[in-house]
Amino acid sequence: MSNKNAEILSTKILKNYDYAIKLKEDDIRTLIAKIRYLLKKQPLCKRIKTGSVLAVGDIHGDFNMLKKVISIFQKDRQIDHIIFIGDVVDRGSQSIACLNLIFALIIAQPENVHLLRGNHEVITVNSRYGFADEVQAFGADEDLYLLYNYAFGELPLTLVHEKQKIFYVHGGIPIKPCLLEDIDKLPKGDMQLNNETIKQFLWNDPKNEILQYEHSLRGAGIFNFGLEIVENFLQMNNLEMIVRAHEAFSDGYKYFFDKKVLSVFTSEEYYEYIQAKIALIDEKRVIKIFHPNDYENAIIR
Ligand SMILES: [Mn+2]
Repeated sequence: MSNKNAEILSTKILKNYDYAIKLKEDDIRTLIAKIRYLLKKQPLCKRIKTGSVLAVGDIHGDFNMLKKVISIFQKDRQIDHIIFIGDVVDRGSQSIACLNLIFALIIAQPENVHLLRGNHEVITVNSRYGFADEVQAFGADEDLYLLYNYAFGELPLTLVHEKQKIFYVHGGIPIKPCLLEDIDKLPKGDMQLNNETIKQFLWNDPKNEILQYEHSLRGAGIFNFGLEIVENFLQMNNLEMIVRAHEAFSDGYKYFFDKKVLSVFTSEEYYEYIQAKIALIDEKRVIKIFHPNDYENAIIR
């Protein structure tokens, strides 16, 4: 039995990221318990008031990429927040290590590290795309996989940065008008995405060619949304921009609707032809988009 507490584990992992690969089952349970305790106090629409943001798209088990991203955040004292915009697990080979490292960072800096839920942080998806198999191969008791998914169900769906006036979400916005206050009233712990609005936050995609919306090829209850849906949502909530993830563009990012929506993707391991990107966004919405390897060149202050 390990009796290390969550803070000691967090410190050890952040001193040597590869320690995240070596955790025992009991250590993982300790981290999950601490994360669930922290999430209990958080609303589904998280809010931060000020500060610069490092926005990180889908990681999908790419531990090497995640290590680069987190080392940038830890070294650069001028980056106030890091926001993981969902889809940490599945597809790549090291989902467990990625979660261990992100959980360690949250435990060390809960006010500055934000993990939003992606459509792969859903049991009906991660039972099929790698995460369930990885947890099984790890040899843990069966309930560890369920414990992970209970924690995923408690993650915030969205985050609003009040100074930037940016809305962060994994997929997109729902096709029906939605006030920020309504998001906090959605059910917490919806493990299987029974709620149609929650499902749309995690699954919807922007599409430049349409004004309103159309059904998505991704499946039932999922939509592509157009310019008028975006403008209406931003106006009714006094916001200027949406930053999301969810789609693997070859450049690792794409702007939509005259830069009202930015999409970022931050995983390469599973994706042969994709260049990962992260976005550094200051309080005035000045945005620098770069590959984690190009950080030194991209950040000239
Ligand atoms: Mn996704």
